[in-house]
Formats: sequence, C-alpha cells, structure tokens
Amino acid sequence: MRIAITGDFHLGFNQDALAQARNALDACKDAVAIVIAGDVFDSRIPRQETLNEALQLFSQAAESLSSNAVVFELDADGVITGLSNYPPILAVAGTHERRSKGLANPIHLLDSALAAVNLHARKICVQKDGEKVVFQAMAGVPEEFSRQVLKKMEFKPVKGAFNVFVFHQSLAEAMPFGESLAAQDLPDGFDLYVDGHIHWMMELIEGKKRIVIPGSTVVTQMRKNETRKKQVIIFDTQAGTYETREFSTRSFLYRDIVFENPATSAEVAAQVDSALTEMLAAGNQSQVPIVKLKLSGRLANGLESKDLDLTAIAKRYADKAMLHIDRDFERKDPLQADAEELQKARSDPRGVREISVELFIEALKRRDIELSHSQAEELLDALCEEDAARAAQLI
Ligand SMILES: [Mn+2]
Repeated sequence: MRIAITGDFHLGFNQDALAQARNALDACKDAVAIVIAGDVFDSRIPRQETLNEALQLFSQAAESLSSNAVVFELDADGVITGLSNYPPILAVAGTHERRSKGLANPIHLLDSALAAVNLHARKICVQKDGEKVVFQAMAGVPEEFSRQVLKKMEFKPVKGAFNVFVFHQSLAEAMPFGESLAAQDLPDGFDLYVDGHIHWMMELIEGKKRIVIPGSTVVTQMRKNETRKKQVIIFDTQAGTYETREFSTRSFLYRDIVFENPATSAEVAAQVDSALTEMLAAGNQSQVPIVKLKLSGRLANGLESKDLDLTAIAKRYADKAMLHIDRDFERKDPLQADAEELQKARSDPRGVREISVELFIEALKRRDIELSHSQAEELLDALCEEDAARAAQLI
C-alpha cells in the first residue's frame, strides 16, 4: 500500500502556507492514504478564514485522492467501527494546535467535519486488497512530558497489519539539543515511525526503528536546514521503500556572514549588498524568494548592532526578496541582548504558545502560586478567553 506522508502545513502562518499545502497534497494524489504529522494549523484557534480554506483544501484533496480504501477504527477489545464517511486522510494535532484538556483543537474540528480522521489515541486501520495498515498516534505535547505521556498511553502494534506510529516531537537523534524524546523512548514493534515538528526532511534508522520525518511544507523558522527542498514521502508498505516528491514552493535562501575583523557600518552594508546581489543572481524565481542573512562577528569600536542602518538596503531589495536580516554580533549592551533574544524567540520551534505557558508559570511562581503545567495552561486559556468564572475556579 502506498501511503503519503506529509505534515507541518502551518495553515494561517502566511500566504504561502495554503498554496504550498495544496501543492503538497496534489503530490499525494495517487496514494491510498495520506497521513499528516501535526501542525496542520499554525495556531490552536485559527481564524475562521483559515478554517474555511482548510476545509476546502481537505475536501479537494479527498476528491482527487483516487483511493478506494476502507477506513475503520479498532477499539481496545478489537471491536471494529466503520468510518465510511471519512476520506483516508489521517491527521494528528501538533504542538501549535495544542489546547488544554477538554478543549477542542482544530484537528477535532477537521474530524467533526469529516475532513480528516483525528488519529490521536486511536487505532485507525486503512484496508485495501486485503492489506491492513494501522495508524496510531500521540498528539504533540510539551517536550518535558513526552516520555511520561508516551509511557502512559501504552501504544502496541496490532497483529496482522503494517503498523505506523505517528508523533510530533523533537527527537534527540535529529536535533541534538534541548530536552527531547529519543528513538529508544518510542513504543517498540512498529514497522514505521512518522515524526512531524522538525521542518526538514530526514530518515533515521535507530536499532529496529525506522523513523521518517517529512518536514514542513512552508518555511516558518527560517533556519538554515529549511533551505532544503520541500517534499512529500510516498511510502510503499510492501516493498518497505519510499520515494520523495518535490512540490513547488517559494524558495528560501540563507547565508551566514561573519565579520572576523571589527566592521564599520559601511563595511557591513557593502558586504550585505554584495551577498544579496550574488544570491539573487543565481535564481530565476517565479516568486520573490525569502532571503535570510545572519550577521555575526565583531563590530567596530563604539558601534552597536542596533545602530547599524540597513534600511537603504532593505528598500533597494524590497521587491526582489522577502528579506530578513538577523544581527547576532558579539554583545556589549544588555538591553540589546534582550531585543535579540526576543527576535530569536520568533523562530523557536516550540512556538509562541509553549513559550507563553512557560513564562506564565514563572510569573505565577514569583507570586507564590504553584500550579502544575496543565493547570497553568488551563488558567492561561481561561484568561485568554476571558472566562473569569473558570479562571477563578482554577486558582
Ligand atoms: Mn511545526
């Protein structure tokens, strides 16, 4: 059975997200089933326009999928429930869609609208010509709880089927920094593991575990790794092999510029200018590319990074590139360090949500209020939604 693997559409992030998700799904047309490994949406409460576009996108994808597979659910006692009104499109919530317990996330909405099957904590079987592929999944959780939640959920493969485990977390083997799961923490015995969250394509083989990461369909973090081509994975469960298919995206160009010797404002501007000219000369782009320059190293005495004036350059390239210039010079001024940290937080893969929850917990602690992570999260949600009654109850 050919299953298409994709994820991290981040619908609502920008204007590219929808178009590129559509291109990715187009590349999956001849698969029997499509699995989407989380972060379908960029936020846990997408705008209605985004939801509307997403529903249209999914219904078009379901229509063009030339699959005649049967989809059903297995419960713990082996009872089968048919899901005949659903397309063989399976999705799980990522970290960007996570809401506190009891609240509906956008993947719940997709499932209720029969646009996709929510995989979280279920055993969903796709069957075609006698072959069964069973998908199980854990939705994205804060990294520090991932091990605990995985253990508690006790995932086990189903006999007589090809078993796929889908999750949405950092993985130590792919991103060796910060707190994260490692391959050994994943439940044993699955034939294939699919991980979202990481925005560039990878395959990892760790012991008996084969992990594929489809990568995102849109550039959100502007990391160097995101310059890689965006692709979907078409996995053949019988052959145990896969092919990757590129789809059209806005290109993303990245360059590090390091100033080894103390540089003046004019020198920085000149180097930025020549780098941009060179980078943009290479392509004949149908769409204006995203270009990120990361400037680091040393500035001339007395020159602070905030005093560097690059507005003339930004103006000159305004219609040739979506330009982002990161200033990561050796620091002198602590206030400026804060501003730079803030700028970095924007490309933090945890997303604004997790960062907010952590800041909120710290703020509560300073006021001697000790709440668990999930309680703090519920309280934050109640406050954001101006539900004073619920907030009062939680304190
Ligand atoms: Mn993501």
